[in-house]
Amino acid sequence: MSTVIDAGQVAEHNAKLQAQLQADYDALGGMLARRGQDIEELTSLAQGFAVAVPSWGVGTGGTRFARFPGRGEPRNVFEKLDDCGVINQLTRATPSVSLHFPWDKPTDAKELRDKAASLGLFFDAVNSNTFQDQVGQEQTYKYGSLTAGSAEVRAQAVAHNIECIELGKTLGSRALTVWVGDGANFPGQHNLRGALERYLDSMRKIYAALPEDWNVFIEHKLFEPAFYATTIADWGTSFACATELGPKAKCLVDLGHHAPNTNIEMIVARLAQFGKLGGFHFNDSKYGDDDLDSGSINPFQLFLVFNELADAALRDGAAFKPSYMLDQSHNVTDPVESLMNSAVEVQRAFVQAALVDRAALAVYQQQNDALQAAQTLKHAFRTDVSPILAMARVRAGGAADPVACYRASGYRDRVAGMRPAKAGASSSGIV
Ligand code: LRH
Ligand code: MN
Ligand code: MN
Repeated sequence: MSTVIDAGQVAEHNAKLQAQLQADYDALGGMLARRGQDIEELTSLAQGFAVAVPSWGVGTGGTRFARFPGRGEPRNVFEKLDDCGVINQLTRATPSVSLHFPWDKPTDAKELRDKAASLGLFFDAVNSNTFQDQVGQEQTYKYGSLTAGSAEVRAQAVAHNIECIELGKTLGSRALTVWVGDGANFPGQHNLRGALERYLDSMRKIYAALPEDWNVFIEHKLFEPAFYATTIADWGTSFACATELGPKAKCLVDLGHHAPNTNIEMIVARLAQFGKLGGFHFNDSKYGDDDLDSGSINPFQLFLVFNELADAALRDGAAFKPSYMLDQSHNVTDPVESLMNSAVEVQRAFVQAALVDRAALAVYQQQNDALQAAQTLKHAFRTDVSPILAMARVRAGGAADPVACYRASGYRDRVAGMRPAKAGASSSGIV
């Protein structure tokens, strides 16, 4: 496997932090032992954690108002993979990449798969895009795609999704994520029921093209770009459609796609209970679909989501395996740094959830001891598992402190020299 940053630089970085890390690790290990928890078990658990990087996240995103390009932004999907390679090299928590078509459409899919393999990467769910028009496209998605009133538009949108499946097959992907921005801006603009009927009709055709071992993930989103009524606005609609379509159809929860204060962990519990939790787009938000770094606004919510996932894993065993993916947009930070931090924050929530004393929690719940039940969760959430995460990375060949190591490596300067900026360019595809 080729590494993007010189392995010697990573080793040097780790050597400098080794004594400090070992001391912190031993101290935490002692504290956890007194609680009856084995730090070594937690460290191997952390090493088994993985979350996919979104290809579109390695470029600078932008807002609805402007985009300020960053230095050394990847100009094509191969360069995006190099950046993803760095993220995984230093965090050892992101071995897969989620592609978005046609933004990432390769001329030769096999070449792209070989490139990924050379970096030790593979592909998670592929995403279709019928929420914007592409140059040369026959039909416009201005008035919808899979739900459009026009049969020609629907056929084009279905064909694009089937093409995504075909590309994904060559790339070794096993799932298609479908998010449509279809909806209405005005009351009366749509027949609400008719739009959903057309959606299901289109999705049945896409579903029929899925290989045996594939899933299709339905991603709901409350609003934007439609501001009055979005066809797949909530988990209820997503669940109903996934149920209607069949066992390969599951729901995808993007943390930013709900009304403020929605109890997302409860949605997670419901979908897990009924076998329809397909995966996640992790990010954080204050107001809407802000696409901020995971854990940057509400780390407790992220922990509570993983608390439900830990419960589901205990109940359902190996059969419970939702896809973990990040979905963020970076405007003021280096995307590689943000994605590394986010991967670590999601991994942190995963390990913290493993610290929950579930036997004690069950007793408190049975006794209606709400205060102690809540404290049991808080106790796990308050534990700083950073030394476990750092040790997991170092043992797997990653960096004790990924951001510090990345900065010291000079990677951004190096690629800035090789990837000249294009004025107003949108390498992520997000405009
Ligand atoms: C929609 C969304 C969806 C898209 C991505 C670019 O807001 O979350 O997952 O594919 O953003
Ligand atoms: Mn998303
Ligand atoms: Mn989104």
